[in-house]
Amino acid sequence: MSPQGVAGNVRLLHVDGTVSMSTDELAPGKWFTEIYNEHGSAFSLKIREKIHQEQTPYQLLEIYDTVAFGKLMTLDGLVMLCGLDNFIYHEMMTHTALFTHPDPKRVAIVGGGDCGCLKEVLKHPEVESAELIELDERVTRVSEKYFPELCESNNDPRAYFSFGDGIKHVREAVNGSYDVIIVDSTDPVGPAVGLFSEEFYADCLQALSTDGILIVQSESPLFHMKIITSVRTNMKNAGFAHIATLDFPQCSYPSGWWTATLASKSIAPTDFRVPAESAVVPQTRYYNTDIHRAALAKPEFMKREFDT
Ligand code: AG3
Repeated sequence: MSPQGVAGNVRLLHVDGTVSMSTDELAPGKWFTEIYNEHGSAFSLKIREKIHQEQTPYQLLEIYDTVAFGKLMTLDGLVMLCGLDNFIYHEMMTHTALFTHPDPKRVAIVGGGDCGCLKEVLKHPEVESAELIELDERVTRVSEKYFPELCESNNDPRAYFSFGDGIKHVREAVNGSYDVIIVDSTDPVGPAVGLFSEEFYADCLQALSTDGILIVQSESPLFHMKIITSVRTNMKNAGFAHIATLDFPQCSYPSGWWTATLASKSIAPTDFRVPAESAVVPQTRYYNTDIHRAALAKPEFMKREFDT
């Protein structure tokens, strides 16, 4: 149940060790809550105020100012990102793939309208073009306004924007046009369903160059193991040689634990590049070589699922 709906007092433990009770804490409008109905749980953020709301041609887009997690963007009531922890997701969705490719020059980002992945991709000096293909232009425009830190590289001459259907865009791409494709999608519901399909992954395979890498956000290992295994099977059936699921914390997403699944045409995911000390190394807050290696290690329950 959402905090708004909880009757009675809230017990507040203060830093000095004292405890007080408050009913005001439960006042409607003080909290944003995403309820994970199927999983009997929810995630709430205390908010100062809602600062934006619009129905775009595709979805309900809202921005909140939260008390402790920075700005929060939601689509149709689901958390897309918040200021506090989005760096983990964006760095793991990008640097893992770019360091697996030997020389990533041409990168496509499908979805990711908030530009968080784009910013990370452009930190790699060898990247010559990074194309963002987002269905809903409003996500990008609103992000420019409320998440300027994610959009700081949008004027980089290597950044290209296409607003439209990413599935069609990849299907119609010239064979071998990209070295890396990053799929920063929403959950597999509505228009995003196709982004989890074998057909789409087969189109990605075609659109990728010889050593091409595809990476997709693949939901929670605790809540969505079926989605993860189906993503992996679809990638394998589409013809990718190697598949690896990487995991990382993401406290604002369902269960707080998230994955990205990487598919490679030729290079083994364990053979990723370790940036040379002399090279321009992207400045990151989460990603590093040890984190990359650790994210490839798999807990027993995942290994068992993946072996079958
Ligand atoms: N991409 C992943 C969103 C999935 C979150 N799911 C949820 N809250 N139920 C977000 C876009 C970040 N660039």
